[in-house]
Amino acid sequence: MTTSRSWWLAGLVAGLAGLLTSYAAAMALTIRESPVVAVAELVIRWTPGPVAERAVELLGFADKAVLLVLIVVLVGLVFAWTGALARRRWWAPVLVYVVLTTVGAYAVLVQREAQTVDLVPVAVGFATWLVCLSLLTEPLRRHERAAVAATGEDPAAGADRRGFLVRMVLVAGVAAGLGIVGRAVGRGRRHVEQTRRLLKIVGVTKPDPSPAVRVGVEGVTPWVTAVEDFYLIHTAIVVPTIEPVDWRLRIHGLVDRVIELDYRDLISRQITESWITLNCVSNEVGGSLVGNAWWSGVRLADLLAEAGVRAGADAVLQTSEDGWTCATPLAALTDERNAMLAVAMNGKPLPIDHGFPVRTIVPGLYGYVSATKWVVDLEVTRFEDVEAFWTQRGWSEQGPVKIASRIDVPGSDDDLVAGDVRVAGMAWAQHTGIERVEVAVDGGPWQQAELAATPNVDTWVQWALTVPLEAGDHVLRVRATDRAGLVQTGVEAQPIPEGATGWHQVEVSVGEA
Ligand SMILES: Nc1nc2c(c(=O)[nH]1)N[C@H]1C(S)=C(S)[C@@H](COP(=O)(O)O)O[C@H]1N2
Ligand SMILES: [Mo]
Repeated sequence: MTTSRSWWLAGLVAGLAGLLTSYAAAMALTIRESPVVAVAELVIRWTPGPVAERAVELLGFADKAVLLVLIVVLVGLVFAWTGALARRRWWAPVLVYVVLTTVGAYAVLVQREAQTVDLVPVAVGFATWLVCLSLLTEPLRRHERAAVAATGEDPAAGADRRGFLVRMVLVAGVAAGLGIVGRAVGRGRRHVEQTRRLLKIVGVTKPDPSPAVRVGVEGVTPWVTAVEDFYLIHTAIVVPTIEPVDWRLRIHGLVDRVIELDYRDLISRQITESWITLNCVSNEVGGSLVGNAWWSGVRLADLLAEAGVRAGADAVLQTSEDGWTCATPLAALTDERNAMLAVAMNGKPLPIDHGFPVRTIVPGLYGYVSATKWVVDLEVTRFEDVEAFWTQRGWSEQGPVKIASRIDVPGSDDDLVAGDVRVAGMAWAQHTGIERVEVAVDGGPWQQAELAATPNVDTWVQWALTVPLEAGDHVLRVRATDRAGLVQTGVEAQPIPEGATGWHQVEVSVGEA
């Protein structure tokens, strides 16, 4: 049975399994194409113009499909060859896999706006190859060893053959299944992405902030966070892809009237808009899990008033389409602040990863107790009656944001020369506002920084200060005071259970002028 053919077949099936799992991983994780498509794009990019034109002339719109088939056939041959290689030296196919993986990783990384996570499918493919090839060749190897040892008929040969066949069917079946699931996931996401792109919501605007929000220091964080740069936190491995026509929201619990809304009902209401800074409770002192955007949506206070909140309620249990929950203090949703069911971010419908089609945004609260993405259910309730995702895991029940300030420039690696140095960064205390930011050099007196403007108390603020620094090592520290007069504490606390505290500091080396 261990003809060369079995070895080739083992190599081919292991190889194709790797392509399929990497495709499934790509579909599950991103809207980006699989590594094979990335390689095809690379080939297209490297093809000399005249050759490409000739190909398009010959093949028309089928050119890319033909290229993909060609690539798969070519690597298919290589895969079969790895099977043959495995018969002699177990490490030889590993070398081939390393080469293929490197090519795939390179192709993925040179794509526009490539990110590190785009490498995950490539790694998944590599791991699949290693596991599947050893799985499939093991019975073959066992059989060959037995055949060499035995002179006559090998009694184990039948068992080896069955083992080989069973493993082939298993690997091929699982890989094909994953490929089909990946295709379904990818299609859903692509379709929702298309709907999102074409969506125009009446009442959603995109203003530029006043230039006065900038301190004008190079290297300081942009006051408006671009959607692509906005931090992402969610527990879902595959994020929900919800067509707006399928979206429903139920407001129920301790209310006089249950409200059910579809997407059209929601966006036909009055749209409220404002600049709001959102941050994560997991952010470390000086960390970057914070962003500022122009949010557009429908005021929750109005919806809750319509539902008629009953006496005794003090919380709203929010549920996401993915099952994630959080409990939000009712007061923050019904007072004068702009707590909203947001439908747009920076003037465009929410990106899928940021909660499309609808998420909650509440100024002044950490995301984990308020900013439910893909929100589908709001239950008016009491804190004592419910537990939410993160509170079950030891995080505090209510999550008002803490005063925070951060030094963006200079960085500890910057080349500085003695003399006046511009120090600048961000500070935030959403829904209270920042009153003052101060910087201390080497534990000296606190010196007041200039603050740029802010449109409201819900956003972060840029600050800057010029300090004279002599040559040598220095420690820069920052602290803020909010508009209620509370001074940011220097006592250091971990993010868990209710947000980090402590002063951000940067150590710098200043050279001779
Ligand atoms: N469905 C869902 N919504 C969620 C979360 C989540 O895990 N699942 N994480 C929350 C947390 S902890 C934060 S900080 C914010 C982050 O929002 P962003 O990813 O849009 O920046 O979303 C919140 N909403
Ligand atoms: Mo968070």
